[in-house]
Amino acid sequence: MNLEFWGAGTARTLRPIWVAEELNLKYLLHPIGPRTGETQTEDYKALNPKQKIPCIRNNEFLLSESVAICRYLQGLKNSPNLFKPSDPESIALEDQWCNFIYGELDETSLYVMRRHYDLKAIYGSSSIVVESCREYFYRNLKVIENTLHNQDTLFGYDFGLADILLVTCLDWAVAYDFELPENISNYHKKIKLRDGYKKAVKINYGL
Ligand SMILES: N[C@@H](CCC(=O)N[C@@H](CS)C(=O)NCC(=O)O)C(=O)O
Repeated sequence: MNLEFWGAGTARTLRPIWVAEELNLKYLLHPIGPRTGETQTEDYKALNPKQKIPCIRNNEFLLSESVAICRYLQGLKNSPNLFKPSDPESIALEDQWCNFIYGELDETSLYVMRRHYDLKAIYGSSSIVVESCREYFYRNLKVIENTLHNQDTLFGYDFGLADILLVTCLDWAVAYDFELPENISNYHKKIKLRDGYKKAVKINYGL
């Protein structure tokens, strides 16, 4: 294995770094940031023509998209630190959570808020869009709040990929002044105590 990662400083770049830290994988990080010009160089475009972070390479194998990267890293090693589904139903159920979190919480809510607030100089300002995303995020959070009523992790038993995706979205939501409901707030606080999370945050944010 000859793992290299590109990208640091965002919720999405935290994900692969966190998976790697949970699995104790060795990797070389190139901590390039978004909108610094570093994703637009010819060298980087050859790695990821989408000009986005994160992106990884393992020997000759190149991969972008934070969820796909996490899924790939999960497959590289077995570890008691990270649940790995093996039967078709468990894989599908984990995917169901991962797609829900990425599709509804990350892309449709938080990232759209980011585009029309933090990045309004590029994408245009819209308080209506930002407010509607906020409402949509809370609506989707209810499903998770109910799920966490009587379980410690999203999948019901071991800590896994869906938890990594969710906690990175919850960190982002807290930064956007969302108030987390009780079960989610307790879950969030507990998962943030993990060594893998703490190490990954230091690496990702250069602390
Ligand atoms: N769907 C992609 C989104 C990647 C993405 O949008 N990354 C942002 C940083 S969080 C980026 O690279 N932005 C650079 C730019 O827009 O110039 C993923 O999940 O990896």
